[in-house]
Amino acid sequence: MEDDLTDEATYERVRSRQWRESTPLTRRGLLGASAGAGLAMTAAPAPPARAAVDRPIVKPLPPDLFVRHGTNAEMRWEAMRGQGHLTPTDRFFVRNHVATPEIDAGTWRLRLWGGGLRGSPTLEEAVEFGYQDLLAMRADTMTAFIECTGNGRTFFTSQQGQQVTGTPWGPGAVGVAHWRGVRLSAVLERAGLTPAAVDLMPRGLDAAYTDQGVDMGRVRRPLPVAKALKDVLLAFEMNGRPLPPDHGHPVRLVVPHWVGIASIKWVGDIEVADRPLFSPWNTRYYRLFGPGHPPEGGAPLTRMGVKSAFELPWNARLPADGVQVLHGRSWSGNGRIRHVEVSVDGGRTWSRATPRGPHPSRSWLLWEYRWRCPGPGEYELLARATDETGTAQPDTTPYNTAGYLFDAVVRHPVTLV
Ligand SMILES: Nc1nc2c(c(=O)[nH]1)N[C@H]1C(S)=C(S)[C@@H](COP(=O)(O)O)O[C@H]1N2
Ligand SMILES: [Mo]
Repeated sequence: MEDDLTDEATYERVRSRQWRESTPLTRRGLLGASAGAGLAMTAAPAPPARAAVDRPIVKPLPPDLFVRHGTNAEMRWEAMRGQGHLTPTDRFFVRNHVATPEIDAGTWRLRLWGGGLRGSPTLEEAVEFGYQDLLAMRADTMTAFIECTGNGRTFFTSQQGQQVTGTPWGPGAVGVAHWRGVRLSAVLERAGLTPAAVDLMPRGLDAAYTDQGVDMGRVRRPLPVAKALKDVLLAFEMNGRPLPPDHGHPVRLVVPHWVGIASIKWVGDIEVADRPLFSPWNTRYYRLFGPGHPPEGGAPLTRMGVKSAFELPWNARLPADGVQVLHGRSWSGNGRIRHVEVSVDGGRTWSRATPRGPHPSRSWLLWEYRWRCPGPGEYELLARATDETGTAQPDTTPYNTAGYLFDAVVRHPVTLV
């Protein structure tokens, strides 16, 4: 029987097998080690003209809201204190492989092409949608978190004593926004999706990404057709405003529950293929590497894990007398949060936190915990969430060299003064 590549679990299994079995030559091409020749498999037209000087990130990054890491900016969790359900756009984290491109919505086109569409159009013959075409379609909205796969990576080192590579994110590479756009499924249908379609390859219009001198081409990552048809949005609004430059203007993908890299920003074209697709972003990156994993890495990562964070500065100083109401949020790539427990004694005893407000299914849960402060001194606050599948945050996360998917309970230091 043929493998059903529209099923997510089958997709992961089959893709990793195909990757293992691909010839070293093809694989080198896919990895981009062969001077980019294997990467430029299609003659991609140049991205539209951009501003003469691309700023790495366009929006202001005040130090009370952000920690900067190169072309990326992490949200400080204390910046969520007193906020509503959504992460305001002015403090939403930014993960850029290269600089934010400034793209004119008036000339922007989304081009769909490939063997999974009726007539198998090439990129030159692509089915095109302009910005106004998308605005004229039936709009859909979604409140969803986007989280970088490496969010919390530094805890591998600080809590587990392990060395990992990649952007040294603390806990703030996550945010929730209210997204508005059109369903990717609707656009695919209009473009002539056929049952032969297997994988999609949305590709950004930002400049090509170079890793250690190797040109990886533009940011793009295969997306199985099953996920694309399930709940993916082509978003043109974030929190009630047109998408700002840093978050993908004019249009980005929002792939809820999945690793942030799936949510391609500044999308310019989508190959719809009748065969498995590969890019460095599902082969070289975003797989688990290291002990216990195959040399080519585990299956391409899909869902994020379960996480929690306190809306407090790291090393917060709080008054020692009376009751402190601690606030936090928990979220999961598997669905809603069922409950959250808090420990104020380093993990010896746990009590339930009180849920607050709405909990959209692709978003986080807000919670509170009343802490009767025991007196001056140093403490560690822990929060542990369990989601609707029964998955709870573990005490430690199994090591992987790139420090992906840190989901263990975080030990948050505070001082009572
Ligand atoms: N075109 C493009 N899309 C991209 C990226 C990028 O660098 N270029 N970064 C990805 C990664 S790794 C993440 S975590 C999210 C971050 O989205 P944000 O910057 O809006 O928070 O965008 C994804 N989409
Ligand atoms: Mo990411």
